[in-house]
Amino acid sequence: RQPTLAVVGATGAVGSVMRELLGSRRNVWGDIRLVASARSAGRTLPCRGEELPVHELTADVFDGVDVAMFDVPSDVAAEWAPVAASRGTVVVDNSDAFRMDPDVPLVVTEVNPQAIRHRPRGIVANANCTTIAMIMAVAPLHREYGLRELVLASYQSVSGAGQYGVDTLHDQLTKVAGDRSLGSRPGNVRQSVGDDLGPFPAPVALNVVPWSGDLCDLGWSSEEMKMRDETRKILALPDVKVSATCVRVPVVTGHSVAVHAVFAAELDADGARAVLKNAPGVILVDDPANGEFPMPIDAVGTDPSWVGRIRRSLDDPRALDFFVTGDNMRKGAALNTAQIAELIAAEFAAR
Ligand code: 11C
Repeated sequence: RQPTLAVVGATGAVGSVMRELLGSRRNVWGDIRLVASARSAGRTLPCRGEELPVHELTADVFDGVDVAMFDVPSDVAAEWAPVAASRGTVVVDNSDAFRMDPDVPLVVTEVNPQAIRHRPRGIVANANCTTIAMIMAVAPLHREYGLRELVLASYQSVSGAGQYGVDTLHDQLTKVAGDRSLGSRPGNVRQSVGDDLGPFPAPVALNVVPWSGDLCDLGWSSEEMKMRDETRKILALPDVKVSATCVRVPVVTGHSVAVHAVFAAELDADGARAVLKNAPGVILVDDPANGEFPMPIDAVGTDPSWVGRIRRSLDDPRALDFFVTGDNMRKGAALNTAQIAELIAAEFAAR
């Protein structure tokens, strides 16, 4: 039978992409129930070619629901995912509330789909968007060469901080547009942007901000810790060395990562290109002579991780440097969540 799906957080930025994907991917679902906060209940929203009512998030809303995709803030997920699971709904959660719980699998569908089978809490976690973009390329290389260490620098778009982040960048760009003196004297971009920094600690227009997330121990940001902890869990490499520096850039959508990966085996760029060419969910864009690089302006709205600038390290025959870009709203959030949910739907079809 075709399982019933709930989309929890259906009105949000990622929820909107989830609804769009439900209309464009193979239809594996029976009924679809849209769920949001009380504020949005009663509205209708387009989904799979129809206008569907939005239901308020309550325990009863999960009655008869087989699978729920959650895209809500972490505290809401922490409260409501167990409520849904206790009513027999399998939850696929896009927040960071459960990712490091040993009883919750953390899944990127091209990398560790088998992990969804062991889900004692009835919850499966979707990974962080920056981690997903990067791991799509690193995982196939790991399978071939054996990963030992990652040194990462991210270039994260403002939509990672939600619609508020997108609105903030556009507002700031409007303020700075046309003033050619900006950026050539200390502080003049800050003055032009003013006090409204939105969700960021500094102006993001005409700037890069080496910060994403919250402050953790020893000066690391939560985003940097996620890249390390989630990579270790997804690849089942609890000791692999990962150092990340996460940076916000004035890009609307598309998270990029510069990767320095050290492997057990020696490798060369052509061999790595051959591996990546055959990797699912990866597109190779690596022709610098013709100006072809992975870039957010091209990757936005697409499904794969775009990979290029592939070079063997000049100083270490076991190390590779490359650049990855992926749409943080799609594979980084809604798409991977939908793909996990589809794997669970296949279990229902096989019953
Ligand atoms: C950002 N990557 O770009 C974050 C947003 O762990 O799911 C996603 C946070 C998460 O700000």
